[in-house]
Amino acid sequence: MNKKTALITGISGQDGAYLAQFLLSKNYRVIGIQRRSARNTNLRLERLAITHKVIIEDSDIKEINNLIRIFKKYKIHEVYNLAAQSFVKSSFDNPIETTHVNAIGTLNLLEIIRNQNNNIKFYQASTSEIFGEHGKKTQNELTNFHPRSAYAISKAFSHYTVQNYREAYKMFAVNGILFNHESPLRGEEFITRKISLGLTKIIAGKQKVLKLGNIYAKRDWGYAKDYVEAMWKMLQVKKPEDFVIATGKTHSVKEFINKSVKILNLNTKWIGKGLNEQLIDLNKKKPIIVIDKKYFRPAEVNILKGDYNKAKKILKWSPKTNLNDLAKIMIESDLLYINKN
Ligand code: NAP
Ligand code: G4F
Repeated sequence: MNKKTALITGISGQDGAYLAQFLLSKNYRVIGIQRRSARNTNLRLERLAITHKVIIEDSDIKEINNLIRIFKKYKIHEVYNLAAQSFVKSSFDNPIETTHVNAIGTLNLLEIIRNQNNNIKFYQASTSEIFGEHGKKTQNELTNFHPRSAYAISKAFSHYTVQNYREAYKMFAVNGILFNHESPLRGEEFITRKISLGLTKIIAGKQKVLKLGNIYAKRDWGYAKDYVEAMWKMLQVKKPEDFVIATGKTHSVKEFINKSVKILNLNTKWIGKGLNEQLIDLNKKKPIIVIDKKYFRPAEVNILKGDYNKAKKILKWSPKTNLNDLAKIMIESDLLYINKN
């Protein structure tokens, strides 16, 4: 068979689903690792109508013996390690599980590749969270790390391990340092989706109010579909290197809310300060967004803004979707989604 084979861990997640779709369009055979669950974790693959086009293998990424079996079963050319406990807030409550999955999971895969076939190319889902309290205007591949959560620390471990395996064992292993990227398939607990889904539900009368945390945090938000292409590009170049993938723009959560409100044609006004700040629906004379301290984090990453010049130069990659278009894509999708669910 001439087809290349790609193994995706975390195929049931946002990026896993879009990456599988992208690799299928490039004629890859796609194998996805998915842990067994009582609930249907195939929802995103189903929404993209590609469930029947991928091979699913059942494994937890922490389970090295099962992973070894999967690597022996197929001739794999590229591994995309996307599996993670990816919710930063949850990592404060579950630091040990987060570390097992995000750090030891990566090490398991790298050890298997080192021992079985170190020609397999390896992509690691690194993150802008590792920069944390960076003190820089923009962050690039040379910016120092100052992680602010168990999530970020576990990802920093994996980041360094990938670099070490590249140097020590001459493996083609790279870190994609991706800044926040969103889509209609984004998990409902992450802020952009919480807003697009929350506001559309409020309009449909299915939810009364949206409770949020720190709306002054700023992020560099891109579109997940643009970002999975960069993952693939990183494994197609001659030399294995790490790349920042971002838009180079930063916006606050409040700005994202204001954009969404405008797209939805809502007549609103912000009132109050701090925990008493509220977004009022002027037609209904009721608050639709309130602040709840439950959603604040013990340590916050206040601002992220990526410098993707290296990716632009070497990978010929640039983002295609701005935040306004992204908000529109998510809101239009959620207006349909809430009527079906
Ligand atoms: P996501 O939607 O949360 O998907 C995470 C995936 O990991 C899910 O398929 C999940 O499976 C799987 N997983 C979790 N624990 C596992 C375990 N123990 N064994 C096997 N699989 C496990 O995340 P995403 O947004 O697609 O992000 C993909 C990757 O990029 C993650 O590593 C994330 O940390 C990283 N990243 C994301 C962003 C972003 O803005 N989206 C930015 C930078 C880096 P279940 O369906 O069973 O839960
Ligand atoms: O959407 P978030 O939960 O994403 P966060 O923490 O930036 O992490 C995401 O991006 C990382 C890349 O930088 C990934 F590595 C990671 O896996 C994940 O995909 O929160 C964004 C910001 C935070 O500052 C948070 O404090 O929004 C703020 N926020 C304010 N209120 C809220 C809320 N976040 C959530 N999830 N829910 C709120 O109610």
